[in-house]
Amino acid sequence: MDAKPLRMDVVTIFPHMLDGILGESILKRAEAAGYIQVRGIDLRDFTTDVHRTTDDRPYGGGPGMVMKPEPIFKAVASVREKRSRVILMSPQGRVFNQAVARELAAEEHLVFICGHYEGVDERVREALVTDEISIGDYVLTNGVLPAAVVIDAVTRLIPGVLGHDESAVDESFSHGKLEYPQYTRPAVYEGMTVPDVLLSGHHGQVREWRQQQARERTQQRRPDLLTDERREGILPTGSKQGRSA
Ligand code: 9D3
Repeated sequence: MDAKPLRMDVVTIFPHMLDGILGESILKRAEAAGYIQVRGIDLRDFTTDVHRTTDDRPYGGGPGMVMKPEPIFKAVASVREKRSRVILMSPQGRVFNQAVARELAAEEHLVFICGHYEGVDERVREALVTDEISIGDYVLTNGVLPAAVVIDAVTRLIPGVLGHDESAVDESFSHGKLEYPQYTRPAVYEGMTVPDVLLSGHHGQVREWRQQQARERTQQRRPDLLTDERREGILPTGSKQGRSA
């Protein structure tokens, strides 16, 4: 690996939530090999009061608390560079998808700001944030898992991170569609069989069967994928895009 690592800093009051995720599997290997550098930045290290307070009551009243601007501004300032993308993880952000992952994989430094179950002072959005991202329409307890999801999706797109076997895909016809059903040995398991065509050795028929299965499955389960260009390339491509730096 020779290119500069993609650096990612996660600003949160729960920096250790990342440890287990980064300590396993492909992310662990990618960090060890120098493709990525991920750090948890403890927001409380940027507070000034004895209680290390990161939130306060909302101006104007009402329920809940709001994350204070000062610790967030200071934490981001401590890591930010000219070219950093500063990403607020929030249920109100644009919904993450493979196209956004590809876009972020081309950057050199990502800073994730993670809230928890409360709002963030709007001046953080106005003056600090370049992007606001949600990972989908369900409510989590904080933004660290969403940041980890983005980190995972982005990391596997960096050229060299995936081995050949992991990245290989039948792009010719599965591109933008769901996968066809797959089988491995034994040919009969507990009375359950494998479709004859897959045992036939007729590669052309196998290709056709898989194509048909992928189409039917996509039509049945995710008809939106057949028309939505933003979801194009939802399956691994491995080589075409990514960082050049
Ligand atoms: C009370 C209104 N809530 C907004 C829907 C407040 C709120 C709930 C949960 C604020 C933050 C959170 C914690 N979630 C995230 O920070 C988060 C998230 C998510 O919950 N779902 C999908 N994507 C994301 S990105 C960050």
